[in-house]
Amino acid sequence: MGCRPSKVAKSKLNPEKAEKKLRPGNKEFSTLASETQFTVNEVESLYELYQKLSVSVVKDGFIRKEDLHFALFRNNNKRSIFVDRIFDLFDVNRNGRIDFGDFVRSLSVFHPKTPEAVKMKYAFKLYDLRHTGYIERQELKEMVIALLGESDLVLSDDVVETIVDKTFVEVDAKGDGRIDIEEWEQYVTKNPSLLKNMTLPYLMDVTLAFPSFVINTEADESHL
Ligand SMILES: [Ca+2]
Ligand SMILES: [Ca+2]
Repeated sequence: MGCRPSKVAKSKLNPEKAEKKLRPGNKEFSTLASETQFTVNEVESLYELYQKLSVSVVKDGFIRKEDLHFALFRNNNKRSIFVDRIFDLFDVNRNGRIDFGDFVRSLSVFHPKTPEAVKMKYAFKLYDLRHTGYIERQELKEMVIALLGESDLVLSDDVVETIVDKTFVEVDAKGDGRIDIEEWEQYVTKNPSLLKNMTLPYLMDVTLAFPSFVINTEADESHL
């Protein structure tokens, strides 16, 4: 390992970028902590994470889709319909960027301690790709294909159609050709593994998980 000249203080390397955006006050940190599963310390860690992520791809100080993908799956080389949808939900005011408050509140949904009922509702919104308030067959099909793709399973169209048909009939208990929230909740209760994507275990200890988010640059472990 090199002996980098220790004279160069890291904070001096890029002063403008670090100070461009106002750091939220302690009050905002504690408000977010009270609204979510995170402690005040964890919200502060998330703020550092937010800042790092926000300049990782597009250096504009906001989190964009690529950054979110990296945060959730720790890689940035796969496009994912799942991440697209999560991004849409995180991006509450739909301007293509996620602000810090939305980031913390949305991540909290994926916290291991968040009640299943909350995850279930959020998952329903994820699948309702076209925001109709129902999951239609086509939407289910797109998500099935996406989830299969993420698990690197390659199935023929026929097999996918069969899976979708079978699943759809099972979920659409009332048989009206679309899945409502009630049918969804009944189905997920019977098939809890559907919510697997809705929990990110490392959020249990954000402060510990944090160093692994650092993107190949200086790890500020000395501050922790
Ligand atoms: Ca829909
Ligand atoms: Ca139905």
